[in-house]
Amino acid sequence: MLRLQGVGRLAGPSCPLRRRSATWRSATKNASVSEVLQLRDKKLPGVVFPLQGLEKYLAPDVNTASFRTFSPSLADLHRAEGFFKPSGRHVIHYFSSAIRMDHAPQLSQPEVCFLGRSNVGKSSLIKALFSLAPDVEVRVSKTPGHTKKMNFFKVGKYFTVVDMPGYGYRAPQDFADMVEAYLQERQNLKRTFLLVDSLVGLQKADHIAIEMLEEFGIPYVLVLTKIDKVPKGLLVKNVLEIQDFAEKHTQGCFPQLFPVSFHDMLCIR
Ligand SMILES: Nc1nc2c(ncn2[C@@H]2O[C@H](COP(=O)(O)OP(=O)(O)O)[C@@H](O)[C@H]2O)c(=O)[nH]1
Ligand SMILES: [Mg+2]
Repeated sequence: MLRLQGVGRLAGPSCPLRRRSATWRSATKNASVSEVLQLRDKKLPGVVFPLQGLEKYLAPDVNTASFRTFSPSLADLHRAEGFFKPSGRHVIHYFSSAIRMDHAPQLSQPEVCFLGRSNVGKSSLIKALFSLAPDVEVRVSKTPGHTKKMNFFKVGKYFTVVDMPGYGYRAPQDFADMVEAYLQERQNLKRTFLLVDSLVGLQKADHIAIEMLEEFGIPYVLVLTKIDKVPKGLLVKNVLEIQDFAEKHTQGCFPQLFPVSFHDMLCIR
């Protein structure tokens, strides 16, 4: 999970090697923590702790405590990476899809789901998490509303990752049929990652999702996506607003944000 903080590199839709999964591993830059550690000293903090350099944009009277994001140690990152490193005995693979809750597979291992508006970057983030397992196909869309199903991926015997259909844009029905039903009924759901676009911050549909998570008592983490696309000042403003909201109006929300981005992404070495 710690790789969420920007260590996972995302391969963009225009990457010419996207479909040739066998070559992805050698083509994805900074896919592993050890590769990231080889970055020059100057570049390393920006990749691992992408918001760290932004404190200089804050006015002197702003309480920087609420601006701190989750900062795992490199040892923690290494340990977390172990979950996402496939081997003969630890297989990461696509398991199944479902269009309704009664089609969802019955699984006993813990589950984490990735939730958010269409196009916010759910599938891209999961793809990034699986960058050391290049044969796992996670579809990233060019057009909003692509993921109409819940897609289940098994991470060995440890847990299942669920890519949820996007809500909000042209998909209100999916919200009721799948997202709400899933959140309410799924017994083995242990964590939810709610992705928020850093360009626009929390939207109405995100507030509805947060209300549901709070009501159902599901612990969740807010993930801020696409931070590479946002001017620094606006990013700081949105980070502070979201932190403030989480502090004042939520119970089940993890107190720190997880920022993620395409920043520094290169398709080919
Ligand atoms: N610049 C940038 N684009 C991103 C990022 N994450 C996702 N995208 C793009 O946003 C679009 C939607 O991504 P996708 O993962 O399919 O969104 P989903 O609908 O939430 O699953 C795709 O074109 C991605 O390439 C990011 O961190 N930075
Ligand atoms: Mg998707």
